[in-house]
Amino acid sequence: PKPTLAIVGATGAVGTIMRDVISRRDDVWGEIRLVASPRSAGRKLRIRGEEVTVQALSEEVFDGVDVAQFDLPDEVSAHWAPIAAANGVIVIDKSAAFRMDPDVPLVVPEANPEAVRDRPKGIIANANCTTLALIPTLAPLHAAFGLKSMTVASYQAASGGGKDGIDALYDQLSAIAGNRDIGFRAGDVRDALGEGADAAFGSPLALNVVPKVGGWKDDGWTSEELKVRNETRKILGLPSLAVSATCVRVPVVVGHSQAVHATFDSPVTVAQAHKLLADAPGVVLVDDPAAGRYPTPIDAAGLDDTFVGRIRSSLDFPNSLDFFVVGDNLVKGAALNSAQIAELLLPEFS
Ligand code: 2RA
Repeated sequence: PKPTLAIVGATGAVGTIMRDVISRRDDVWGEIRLVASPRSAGRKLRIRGEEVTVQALSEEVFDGVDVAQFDLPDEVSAHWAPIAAANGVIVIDKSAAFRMDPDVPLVVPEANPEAVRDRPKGIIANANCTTLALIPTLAPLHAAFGLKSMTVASYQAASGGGKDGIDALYDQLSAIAGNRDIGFRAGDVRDALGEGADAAFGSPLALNVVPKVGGWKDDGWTSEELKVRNETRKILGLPSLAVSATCVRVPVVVGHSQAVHATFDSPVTVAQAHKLLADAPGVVLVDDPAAGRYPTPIDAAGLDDTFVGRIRSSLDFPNSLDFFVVGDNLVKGAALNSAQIAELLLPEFS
């Protein structure tokens, strides 16, 4: 029989994309259970063209489940993932709760698919959306030329903040739409948006960019910047990779973009990078300056692949490339990568 899958956190922004991703991929699962907080229990949601009733998260809901996709707040995952795993379920967890646990593999199928097998806790972690937009491009370049260091600036979409983030951006845009008198004087956008416009992102996002994603950590770094560094190191198996990241929120609905400066052990040409990335799984090369073609988030939204372009040989740094990558933060950045990890487990059930 085909294995049973549970989608835990089925009603959130990522849960919705997860149902869509599972519905359009090969039909490899037997029963699919949709699980959410007691508040959502009883709702009927569609997956694979069928209506399924949402069940409340409980220990019993895992009876007979082979694989569970968790999309829950960190502290909720930290509590429930070990409970599910103790019931024999392989948990694929999208939260940050287990990513840096040495007994939990952090998997991006384009980079380290074999890591799914070594899971002493029965838990496999899914990387953060910003890391996930980078890895399909970095992994083949690293395999060929040896990644030595990386400096990244991100341009992250509002949907990284979930449904509340999306709503906040649309509300702010509606509140100022058509007003051509603002944006010229310090504070005038804040005045137009009024109290509460800082709630979702720390500062208003409409007509703005906000150089703070995630929570504050030691020495002025944000949690998001540390995730880019620590997760890239773990996934590529480079524990001392030099990484410096600055993460910035921009008024985009979906699609995290990143400007990357990467230095390699060996010399690398743009032509070599083009050839490698044109053939890389999960990557689409969009790099034709003469035709004005480069990746942008509005052209990547809703799509599975990550897009790379603007590849240049650094003028002043040896063995270095500069490039621009874009990936849908809800698709490859969350639901799709988890679905791909789950599919890597299928041979264990045949
Ligand atoms: C963000 N990376 O974009 C986060 C979501 N996990 O805010």
